[in-house]
Amino acid sequence: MVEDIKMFGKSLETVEEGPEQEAQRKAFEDRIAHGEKIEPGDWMPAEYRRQLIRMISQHAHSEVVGMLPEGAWIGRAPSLRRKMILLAKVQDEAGHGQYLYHAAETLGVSREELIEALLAGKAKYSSVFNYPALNWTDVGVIGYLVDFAAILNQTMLARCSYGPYARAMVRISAEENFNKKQGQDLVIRMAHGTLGEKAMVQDAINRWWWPTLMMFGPPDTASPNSAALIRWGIKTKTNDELRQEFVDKIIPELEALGLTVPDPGLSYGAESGHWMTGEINWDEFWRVVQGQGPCNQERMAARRAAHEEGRWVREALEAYAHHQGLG
Ligand code: BYC
Repeated sequence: MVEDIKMFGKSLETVEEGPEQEAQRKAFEDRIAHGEKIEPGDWMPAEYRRQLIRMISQHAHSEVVGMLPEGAWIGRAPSLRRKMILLAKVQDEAGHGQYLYHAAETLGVSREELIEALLAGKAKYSSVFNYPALNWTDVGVIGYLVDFAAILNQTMLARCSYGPYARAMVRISAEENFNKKQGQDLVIRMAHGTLGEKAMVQDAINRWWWPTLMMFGPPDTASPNSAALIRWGIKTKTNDELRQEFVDKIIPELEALGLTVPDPGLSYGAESGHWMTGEINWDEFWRVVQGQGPCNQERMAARRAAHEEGRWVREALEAYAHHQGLG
């Protein structure tokens, strides 16, 4: 079905617009230019709908798959307090997945179809979650770096032209801020801890730095979707702009903690006021996106197993709804 959605978007793209569609499209683009939100029942070009379904569903899948690396550490948290904090964070991510699947459903696609596409390996989720969380420190570094990157992206998406996505982002970003704080707090404590603790946190940053930068997507010159997304106000900043914002904000914070990033090419441009990174390994990025990252198979196996284990719950809910005359 998701294949059909892609087809649906593509086939309509090739249909020539008559004067009526042209007027509708113009009115639609004027509304966006005036900062109005597009709502579910409103007319929208098929390609706008297709792009939103693609992006919101990938975002939802990222939240749900994103529970796995940190979730593996809930049972091994070093204290009851840390365990409660991590449980709450991972639970937040499940909630974010829920809001996002709901937002996608307002575009006429069902959650079942979207999940089916994920489990069949047809849908994408963020590349960053295909890397392993090797020790407890990774929990802090994921919260600090990955959630911070997500916040910048989601704050931008909170201004998106599609109302349900923008509103979901407002709520998600607020929760994500707490998630980032727990990671930052852990990183600060480790950075001020024993030499061994500092070495552990530095090692985790070394491993997560490049995957976090890749999370923002390919460079603008290799981003086929950006032009349409920016034109329609779905994305209001490009992949490179957001990545730069992240680098400019995080490097001084890490420096203040006595931590470094594994980039010999990193430099500060006094004139531009920006931190410049060395070359990102885009071959690695595309390999991971295409399913050949260190944990792609493990992540998909975990999602498929969770889906099977939850089957009886879905069936029980359906039977109950049917019994109540709701189904
Ligand atoms: N990973 O044309 P482009 C969280 C794909 S979870 C995988 O630039 P676009 C958290 C892209 O889809 C929140 N694939 O795409 C959870 C496209 O392929 P298709 C995660 C990627 O859409 C737990 C192709 O590459 N955030 O915060 O203009 C714990 C070309 O790319 C990636 C979101 O999901 C990638 N990194 O821009 C902690 C944000 N990048 O679809 C934290 C929502 C690109 O044409 N998404 N691709 O086959 C977005 O903002 C945008 O979709 C992106 C990409 C910036 C990611």
